[in-house]
Amino acid sequence: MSSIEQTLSIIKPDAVERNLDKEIKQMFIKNGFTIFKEKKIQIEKSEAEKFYKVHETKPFYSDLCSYLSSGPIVAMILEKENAVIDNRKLMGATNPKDAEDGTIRKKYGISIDKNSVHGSDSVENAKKEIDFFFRD
Ligand code: IDP
Ligand code: MG
Repeated sequence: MSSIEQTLSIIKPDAVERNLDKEIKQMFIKNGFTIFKEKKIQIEKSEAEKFYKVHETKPFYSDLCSYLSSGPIVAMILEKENAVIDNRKLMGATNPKDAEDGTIRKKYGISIDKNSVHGSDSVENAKKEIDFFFRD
């Protein structure tokens, strides 16, 4: 039996700023995802630091957290079978330069830091990240 999985997706500030959130949501829907919940919010840098804690030793950590908190974002719970891996495929490589045709990052990403979307990288992290944004 197959089962429906959930993953967390974020439309990052560079994409929201360019009013790409509707188009990006359409890409999820066209690719079989249901947007189970969504909210447009702006987070504090301290919250971004918690969200990206796994990257705290990386040289780009501070810039990454400043960036994620620099403007409104759209956080979404996406649902479908194999949502985690299928969302990673639809997003494309972290660096838009390396992303394949047809992926969100290829289409909309500007650079490795302004790469338009975040997506959970495992079922376990998806649960944690969904809880981070939608626990209330
Ligand atoms: P992912 O978003 O594809 O899962 P991660 O390695 O988890 O990529 O990195 C988180 C985010 O940190 C990336 O989406 C990107 O915005 C940023 N990032 C990753 N590597 C670099 C880098 O080498 N320089 C600047 N920013 C980076
Ligand atoms: Mg990641």
